[in-house]
Amino acid sequence: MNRRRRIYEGKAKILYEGPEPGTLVQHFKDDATAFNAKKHDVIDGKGVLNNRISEYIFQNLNDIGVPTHFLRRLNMREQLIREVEIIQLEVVVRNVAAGSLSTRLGIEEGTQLPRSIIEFYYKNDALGDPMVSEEHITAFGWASPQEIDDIMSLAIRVNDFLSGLFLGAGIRLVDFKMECGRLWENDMVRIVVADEISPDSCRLWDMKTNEKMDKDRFRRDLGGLVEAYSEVARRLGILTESDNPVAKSGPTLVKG
Ligand code: AIR
Ligand code: ASP
Repeated sequence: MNRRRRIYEGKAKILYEGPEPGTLVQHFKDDATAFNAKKHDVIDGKGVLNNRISEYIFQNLNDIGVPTHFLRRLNMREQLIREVEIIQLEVVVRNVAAGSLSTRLGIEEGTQLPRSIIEFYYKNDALGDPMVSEEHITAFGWASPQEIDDIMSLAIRVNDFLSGLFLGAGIRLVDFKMECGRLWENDMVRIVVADEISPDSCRLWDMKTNEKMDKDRFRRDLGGLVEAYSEVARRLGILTESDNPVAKSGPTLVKG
């Protein structure tokens, strides 16, 4: 493989310099981490599935006018994205109680929330991504009040879109995390959806059985992660019916 300049390496992805100025290549690894990387494993085929699922979601968001960093998928593990300045916040949208919300507030997992709730976490591994309020965000200058408004309207649009998309696939969108970036276009700055949206960053439960189809399979040692992600891809129409998700060579993907 030719030598490309590596811009950044995270826990599940690598960013390389792109073919043109203002672009980057986002590479999906098979690594899975949880609890701030205290738990780590390599799961064959996860990166390929997340690349494809995230492509599908971001392309659809672009198509309905929700701005994202996504340009196009390049190959099994890589996509071409616009270079943005990542805002150091994890934006979590919740529809159903689960995970840290259930732990923190003692609300039973699976309880429908009275309305969708948006939370912000400061992206800082050393601190374990602590939850922060708008007060902290504006006081410390991580984002301006206008940017927070833009982020919240994007989060609501993404939540509405994803809830409907997964509903059509018999999957409940319990919660998800998204990241945003600042995109410069001439003298204008726009907030766009960045990073990835995949079963690594969403909680997805089968509508009928409540079976988990997301990274909680890894976090909670349930096994069957690749099978679950493959099933998500299959239901979204990304994998063909005949593909064997656990074949040695990894999942076969539909062209296009
Ligand atoms: N998330 C948060 N940080 C990293 C990720 N992937 C996602 C989880 C879950 C949601 O944010 O995958 O979908 C809420 O996570 P938690 O742990 O706060 O309940
Ligand atoms: N990926 C993050 C970590 O390594 C958080 C998570 O998804 O649980 O801690």
